[in-house]
Amino acid sequence: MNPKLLIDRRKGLIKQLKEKELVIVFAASVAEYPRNFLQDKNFKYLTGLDLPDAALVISKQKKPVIEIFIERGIPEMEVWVGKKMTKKEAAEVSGIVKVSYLDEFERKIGFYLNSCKKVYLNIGYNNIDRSLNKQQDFITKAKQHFSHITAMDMTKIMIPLRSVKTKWELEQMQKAIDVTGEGIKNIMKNAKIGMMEYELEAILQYEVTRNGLQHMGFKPIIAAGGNAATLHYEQNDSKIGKDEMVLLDVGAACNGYSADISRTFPVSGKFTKRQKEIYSEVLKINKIIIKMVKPGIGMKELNEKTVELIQKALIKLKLIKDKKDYRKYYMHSIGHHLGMDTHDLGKRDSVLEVGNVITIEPGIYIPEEKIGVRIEDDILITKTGYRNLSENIPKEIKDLER
Ligand SMILES: [Mn+2]
Repeated sequence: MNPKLLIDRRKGLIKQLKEKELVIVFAASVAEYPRNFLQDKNFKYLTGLDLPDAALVISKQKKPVIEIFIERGIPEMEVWVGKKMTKKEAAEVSGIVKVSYLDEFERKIGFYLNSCKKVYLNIGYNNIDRSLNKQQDFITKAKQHFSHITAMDMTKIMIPLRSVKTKWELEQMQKAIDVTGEGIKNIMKNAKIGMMEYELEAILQYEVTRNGLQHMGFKPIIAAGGNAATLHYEQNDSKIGKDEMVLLDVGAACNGYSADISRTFPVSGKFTKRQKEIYSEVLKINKIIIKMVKPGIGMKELNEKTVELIQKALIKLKLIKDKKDYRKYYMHSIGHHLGMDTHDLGKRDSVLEVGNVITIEPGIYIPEEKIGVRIEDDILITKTGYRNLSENIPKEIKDLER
């Protein structure tokens, strides 16, 4: 990744700050992820660095100051765990000129706090039942010394940046989607009655790795038969039965950007009559809602139209008589923003603008018939409407049957 892109992102952040506002973004710590380190998304977005336990400071003064604090390498340790990134390397990757060691952080941050009024941090989701995270610990301590400051979660100022994808970001997402598509097509080709769901997961993992991507954006959902009616089923350890459909909700990640695709197909190669009825309804809704996508339309409108269509479908399928009862068979919303996080930053009621990427994922789930259908595409909002980034992944009945 070109550091120029990162410099632009930080400029975009600074533009939203008022004078005497400060942003402190803590990297994820090794303690949180002793095995597979997963960087904090806002830190990654603004620095490009996978360094654990680092901190980024952006101070809006007359002339903005950007400083990053990284761990100092200890030669005796490096023999065991490998070399730490040097200041010079961190500067090259991030494009940040001022790089300091973390052991200077506490002393230096005092100067920043002293001259600011408001500080934004990546506090993130939290609740009373969770222990305080690093950011909250820091703020508690900082306020004891600098009682004049107010602290805010930084999500609000990250939404306008992260929800509008740049050309480079769209390239990463398209690659993640295309590779996920290869995995899905191979699963469809190779799935057989009697196989375990995790065997299909292995096919996906193999295709993703073989196509040059190392990570999934999230734990794949491979749900046969009635398992598909459990929305977040991820055990993937059941045997696929005769006349069952399999619901896949999967997404590879490319440079930290995730795909999120759902497809549902009959393992035998042929839908039963009932499966076809239900599938056709969901597919119809998927297409109608995708066609509505354009700049200026709200997620709220898309959700309302979906509910209306689902209600009609459920009545037609003789599942409900009163349209108020639709929640029994459709219990989520039509979609969400997609990006570095599978459920990316962006408000639930957001009005769509050019450069947003969202999922459109209607579904009908009928536990008593052991059937769950979801069809999910990833949609880019363009000037003239939309582009379906996952249109090459089969979803038509004739393409799923063979
Ligand atoms: Mn999704």
